[in-house]
Amino acid sequence: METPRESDRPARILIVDDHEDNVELLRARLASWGYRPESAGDGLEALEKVESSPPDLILLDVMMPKLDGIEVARRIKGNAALPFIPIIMQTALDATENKVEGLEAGADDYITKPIDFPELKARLNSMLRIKRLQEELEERERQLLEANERLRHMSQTDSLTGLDNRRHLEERLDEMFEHAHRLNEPFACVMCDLDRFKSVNDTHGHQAGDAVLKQFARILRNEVREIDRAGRYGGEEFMLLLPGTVLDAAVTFAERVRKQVEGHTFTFDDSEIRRTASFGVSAWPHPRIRDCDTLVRAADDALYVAKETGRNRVVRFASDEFNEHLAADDGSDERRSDVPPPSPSSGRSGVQPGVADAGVRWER
Ligand code: GH3
Ligand code: MG
Ligand code: MG
Repeated sequence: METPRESDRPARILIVDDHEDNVELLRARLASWGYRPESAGDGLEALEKVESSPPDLILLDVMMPKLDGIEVARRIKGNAALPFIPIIMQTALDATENKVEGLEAGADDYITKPIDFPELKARLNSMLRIKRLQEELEERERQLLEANERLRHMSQTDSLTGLDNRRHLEERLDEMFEHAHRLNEPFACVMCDLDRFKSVNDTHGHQAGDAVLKQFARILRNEVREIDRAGRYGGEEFMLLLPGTVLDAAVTFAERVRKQVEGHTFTFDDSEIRRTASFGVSAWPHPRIRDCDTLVRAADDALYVAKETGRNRVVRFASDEFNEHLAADDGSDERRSDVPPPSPSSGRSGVQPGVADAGVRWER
């Protein structure tokens, strides 16, 4: 028969009985079997002890003054904050009603009085085995949840920078845009891209490039608010989603980040690397922004204009400069004409009333 193993701590067994003699008798037996007996003289004391320090098993007398064993079992099993604690009821030999009621109240097993000790020992062992299995199961479930959580995090995170990856960013974008649209709150998108980044790789090596990307990501993380999202959209291109932010404020924000980057010295080993970044900013509501896709494309086009007009700049979607540059560009640039107009059936958001899908990239 199983007794507590050397390596295990002895099981704590709470004896609940209003008869001192019974308690003492049981205490002595349990201790001689290697368990750690504790006791409570009535139902209320039992509940207090169980709640302050849950035992591994409860040996519960049915007939007690104040609160009987049935009610004690019901309350313990009804308390979701408690772990699984096996309860063995002690009932009189002929009290079938008690047994049924006790089991219904949540007792896991019962033993009749006068107690047959070999039988008690066997029942204790069997219940403690179930308790151990239950704990192993809970532990495995906890590990599984943890592993799932780690996996979820990995699937949403860019491993180099620790920022949101593109897929996660796009999911967030959908949700955030939807939310902004529903509450009629402004929502801004900033696209940024390191200038002449390729030369970092070419001059200092790929690892130096990685270090610059990490440090750039850190600047972004430091600059955004708790409610914003910052993510890596592609190689050295990043996207920032700013809820509750109008176009002007987003431009001011991007300008601040741009200055930070400009003034920052990136380091790798002994090399000091200076770099700048270009930014394109768009925001909803705007007559030309109808959904997530147009919002992102608008920021991306503004970024393109920032690159074309000298880099280390912030360009605002639909500013004069933006419009003029794209007007001059129209038709001549493959990148522009390549992009299909947003599909009205994408269903991501409502279409702004009165704004037709002209089938061209941006109405002017
Ligand atoms: P521009 O100012 O026009 O943006 O020029 P650029 O050199 O920054 O842009 P380009 O698109 O020509 O080159 C981007 C480079 O970024 C090329 C690619 O090898 C590098 N890159 C992309 N992802 C990573 C990465 O994870 N680590 C490193 N080290 N380099 C990367
Ligand atoms: Mg009693
Ligand atoms: Mg670049």
